[in-house]
Amino acid sequence: MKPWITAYIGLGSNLHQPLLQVQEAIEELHQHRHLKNLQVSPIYASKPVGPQDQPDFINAVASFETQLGPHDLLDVLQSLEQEHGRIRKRHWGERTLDLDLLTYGHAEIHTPRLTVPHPLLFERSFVLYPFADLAPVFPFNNGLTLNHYLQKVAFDLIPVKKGN
Ligand code: A4P
Ligand code: MG
Repeated sequence: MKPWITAYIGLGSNLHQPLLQVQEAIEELHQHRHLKNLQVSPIYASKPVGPQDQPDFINAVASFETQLGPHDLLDVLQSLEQEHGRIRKRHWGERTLDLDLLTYGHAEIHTPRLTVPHPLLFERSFVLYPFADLAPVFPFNNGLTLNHYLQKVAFDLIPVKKGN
């Protein structure tokens, strides 16, 4: 029997009714047969990081348990992105749905397809704050917790919906 691993993912959208995109993605994760015990942070609106001439984003973080390996889990996330149209115009630009694997248990992964923990997790308010809503004392392998990183990044988000 494979172990159940807890994974955290970041959800983001700023095209084609972003709130609906994120809410639908949450429902799809909830229904997915390889994922269980889904927890979802509050949903936030945020100003774009990167090019400013694009719509504001909707962001949230979700956690769940899975027996899938990290690359199989990435396949699941990427196929959900594809089902949402997967429009991506440019680096750090607008998209219908972005699902980033933030952490996978306490694994450190460096392969051509996957870097975990997600390298930008530690510097982006729209990831750190919803992650901390779910797991404020999440311990990283370097001994630091999420709260440590939060102190370095200002809260610049607008709460849109409560989590579950
Ligand atoms: N990949 C490697 N590691 C991972 C991981 N941990 N999780 C690879 C997911 N994918 C990972 O992904 C490109 C490749 O990264 C994948 O094929 C996978 O094999 P992508 O989603 O196509 O591109 P990206 O790197 O996510 O795009 P990009 O353009 O770098 O965007 P970011 O960094 O995701 O930023 N501002 C606000 N306020 N809120 C946002 O959500 N998002 C972006 C997009 C910019 N500004 C934003 C937001
Ligand atoms: Mg991505």
